[in-house]
Amino acid sequence: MGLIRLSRRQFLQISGLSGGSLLLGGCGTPILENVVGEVSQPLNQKIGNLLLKPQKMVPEFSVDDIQPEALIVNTFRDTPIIDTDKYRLIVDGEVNNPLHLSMADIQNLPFTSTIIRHVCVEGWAAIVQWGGVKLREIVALAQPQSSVGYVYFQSADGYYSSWDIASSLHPQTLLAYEKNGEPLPVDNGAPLRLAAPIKLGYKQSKWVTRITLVSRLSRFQGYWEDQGYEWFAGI
Ligand SMILES: Nc1nc2c(c(=O)[nH]1)N[C@H]1C(S)=C(S)[C@@H](COP(=O)(O)O)O[C@H]1N2
Ligand SMILES: [Mo]
Repeated sequence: MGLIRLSRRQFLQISGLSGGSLLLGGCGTPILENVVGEVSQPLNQKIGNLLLKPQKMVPEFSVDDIQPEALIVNTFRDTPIIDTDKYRLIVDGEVNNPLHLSMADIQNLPFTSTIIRHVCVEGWAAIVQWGGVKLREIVALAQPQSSVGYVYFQSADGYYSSWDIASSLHPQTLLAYEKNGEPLPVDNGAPLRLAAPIKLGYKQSKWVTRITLVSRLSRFQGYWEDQGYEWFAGI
């Protein structure tokens, strides 16, 4: 598989990061400096192409369509207790730049908001506004290796799921920390959850604590997936 070498400017372009977004205020973590300082890091061409290629966008709804009461809390266990100040999102696996991000780090990345339909296989749906950071921003910061094809998400309640890399890099796939314009309620996955219009509800992991980029799936593919629910779960 061919590798491409990117200049600092090209990296910023394909990762969708503007120069201005590269300063993480207040946290003193030099992770972003590492990203831009090491210009010779090869970036996976497949992943590079996915980041460059316009993926098909799912039409979004308007603010008037939001159904604040329709989103039913659906959790296989109790809501986990997370101290947001101590919370760190780990991004690891087949990456050149593993990450350890506080919520402040994450909230300093470009903010995106999207109004989409959440669809649960149990027979309900809700139009919700989610606000947060595109997952692709965080994946790009971690500098995935050319081998990466899948992404595992681990949650604080023991839940887990896995996604294909293309869906993970879709521009409407967010790590959300806001719901309907307010801070994300803890029952809906605070401090950080997945939110994307391209996959069913059980792929939208709440309380995400660890994102691991891998080349192959193991026999564990997800809490519901391992009990027979479809793995890709596209909508
Ligand atoms: N960590 C975790 N994430 C999870 C679940 C869960 O039990 N634990 N349930 C999934 C299912 S089946 C659905 S429909 C949505 C529900 O999200 P909500 O509780 O914010 O409505 O969360 C998904 N993510
Ligand atoms: Mo669900």
